[in-house]
Amino acid sequence: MTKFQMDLAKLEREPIHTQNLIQPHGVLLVLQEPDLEILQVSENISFILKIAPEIAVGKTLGDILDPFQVERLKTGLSSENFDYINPTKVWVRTGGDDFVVFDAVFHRNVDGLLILELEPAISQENIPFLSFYHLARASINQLEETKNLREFCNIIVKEVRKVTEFDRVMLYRFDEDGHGVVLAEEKREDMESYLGLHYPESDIPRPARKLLSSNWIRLIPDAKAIAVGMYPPVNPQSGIIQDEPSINQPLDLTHSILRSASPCHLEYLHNMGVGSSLTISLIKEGKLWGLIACHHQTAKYVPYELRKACEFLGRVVFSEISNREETEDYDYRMRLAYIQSQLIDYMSEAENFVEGLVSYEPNILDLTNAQGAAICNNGQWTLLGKTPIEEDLDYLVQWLQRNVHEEIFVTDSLANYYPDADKYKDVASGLLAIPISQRNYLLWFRPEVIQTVNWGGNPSKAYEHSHSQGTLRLSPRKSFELWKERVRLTSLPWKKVEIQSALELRKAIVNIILKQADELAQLARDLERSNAELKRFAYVASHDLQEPLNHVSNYVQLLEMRYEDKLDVSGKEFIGFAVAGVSLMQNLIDDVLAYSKVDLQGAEFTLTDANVALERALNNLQSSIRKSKAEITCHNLPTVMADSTQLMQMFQNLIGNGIKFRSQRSLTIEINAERLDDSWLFSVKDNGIGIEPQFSDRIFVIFQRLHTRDEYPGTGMGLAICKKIVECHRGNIWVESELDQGATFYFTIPVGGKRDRRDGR
Ligand code: BLA
Repeated sequence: MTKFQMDLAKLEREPIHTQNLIQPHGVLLVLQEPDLEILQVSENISFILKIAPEIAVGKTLGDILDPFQVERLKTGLSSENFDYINPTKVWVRTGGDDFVVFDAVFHRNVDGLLILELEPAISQENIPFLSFYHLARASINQLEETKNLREFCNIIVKEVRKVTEFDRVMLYRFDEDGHGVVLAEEKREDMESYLGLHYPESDIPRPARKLLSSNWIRLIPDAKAIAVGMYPPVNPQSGIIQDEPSINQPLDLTHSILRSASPCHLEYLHNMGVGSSLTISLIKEGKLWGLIACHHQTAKYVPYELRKACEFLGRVVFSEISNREETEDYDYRMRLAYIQSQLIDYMSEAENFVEGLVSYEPNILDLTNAQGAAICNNGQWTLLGKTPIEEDLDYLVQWLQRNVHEEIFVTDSLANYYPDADKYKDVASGLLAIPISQRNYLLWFRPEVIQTVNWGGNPSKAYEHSHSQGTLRLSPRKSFELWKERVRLTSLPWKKVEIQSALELRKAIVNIILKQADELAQLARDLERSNAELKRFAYVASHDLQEPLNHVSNYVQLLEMRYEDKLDVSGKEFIGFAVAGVSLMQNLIDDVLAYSKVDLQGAEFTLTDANVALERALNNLQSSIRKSKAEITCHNLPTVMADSTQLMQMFQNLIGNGIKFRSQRSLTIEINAERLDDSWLFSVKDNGIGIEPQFSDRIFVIFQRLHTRDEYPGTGMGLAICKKIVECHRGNIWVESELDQGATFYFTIPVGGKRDRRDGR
């Protein structure tokens, strides 16, 4: 920033409440309590009250007004609330029998000084209450019947114009950026209209807006009048009162009714052709929402009471504007609330919240009335409607990640913040973005809508600056002629209710995600518990079951031995059944134990040579291999990350099955392996009886058998164990077969062992 720019910025922000100048139509006195000694007066006292300022200072108020009037005022001043005495009519003798009647208005400024302002009373009657009442009653009655904000604003300006008789009364609303627009206007017919015109922020700079938020009504009865200063220019008491070295501080006139407007603003009024003005602040939730701006071509005085009535209108009735603004969108809000509840329902029912947002009617587009929406869920995009392409969205999210740290980012002109957006302005000039987490985003888009904004004069030439005698001066533009601006790269604005809905949806999604994480954790806990139970069962099976079984087995054998001679053929046969039954039971228990032992925690993953595992399996199977005369071949077996015992068990079970389910043909079993992208595919192929394809899933289920035990002995656990082992290695197992055509069992073992892609490594 250059020094020149700094000066310019400073000038724009110059304080205006301490200029020490007042408008000449009234007199301002700074008084010392309790005697009401005059400390400072406006220099025009000599002109209006016919007392020289040097003489007035040091006197008391009682020396100027009649003592009985002063007593009354003192009583009023003893109360905290000056509303009871403001305004009070006072009479001042200006020589001989001449009296002038004034409205006396008191206030205490921020430094605690008592300030009395005397304005010539226009009417000597007590009109206040009547006008007050009339204005308020009539307006409120009418206002109650209005349906929308615009109509409401129209009635306000009409009513204010009726009672004040200004040439022009406008209702002006501020935008977020400080610029404003004329929403309603009532005026003399021969004047040109300002309705719908926008005015730049610098027309009412920040200090002026701040002042308007604390002082709700401002009258400039004669914009051409020459301001008067104070005598003495600096209040002799201000340092003492504040108890700090602020002696040279000028008088704070924030709440003064006579304070002179800044020269820049007076010039502004002059350029606009305004002779007098009345400005009423409209405050919503503590913030300056807008103004009622009244203009008259010539000088015009408005009595204090009437001004107060207007202020009252602004104050009380404006609370209604706030309501109106809210109820304006009532139906729309209700609709959005309904859509929101639908989406939440869909999301909580769907497996994935994204599906709930896009797959049904209404969908996420309806929630904000957007033309496009994109959901980024762990780096995956789901798009709906008109959106930029995924690659552009990736960049956009990166930008958001770096630059947006709030829970929402809303703009109707994305390219203003993120120039790359220019290229997809047709779909995304407007963006509403809510981050859900670092990698999860919800984005809504609106296309560019080229708009025309009507300005009261060219806003880029809102003021001129000039150097004179080394100082920089700002002066307002001379021309307020209609200036049309074409606004590009901008979408229709996002409404407050739409933004609110998006925020509420964010809350719901966060809740759903948290809840799902909770459920997953619960599932993991359940799984852990059932695993522990299974282990306990295995223990019980091995000990508690095996023990009585051994008993049965021992006693049956004892029976066989001791009573062999006494048993007939059936008796021996029965004992034979009992022994077979016991041995089957023992196998079952062994298999269930083996099954329950296969679990992730128990497995030890090491580099395992599959050839070695196979060899161990063949070794265990050697007697049945010999008996069946099986010819077993193997090729290309790799070294894999696996639990070597479990891999051996896999081969043993699969080859054992091949042997068990052999056909009449001479049995061949072929073991093979093949490298896929990220896993090894093993196959065990036999030429046995085969399996009908329809049963190819069932055979892997625990205790499922396709044949009776008489046809083929066994527990029906072998393949269930295989399946569990493969799952433990994060692989798959399946069979391909036709009846009587042999069977090929396939299983995969990930190259990296159990650390598959799901772990993201
Ligand atoms: C004040 N400018 C104002 C006020 C209004 C406007 C309403 C408050 C007036 C008051 O308190 O009485 C502007 N008036 C408007 C607009 C319309 C209207 C936009 O009727 C539209 C129809 N103004 C400039 C420049 C400067 C500036 C260049 O244009 C200087 C940087 C300053 N305006 C300015 C200041 C005030 C002001 C300093 C405060 C005046 C004061 O209270 O002393």
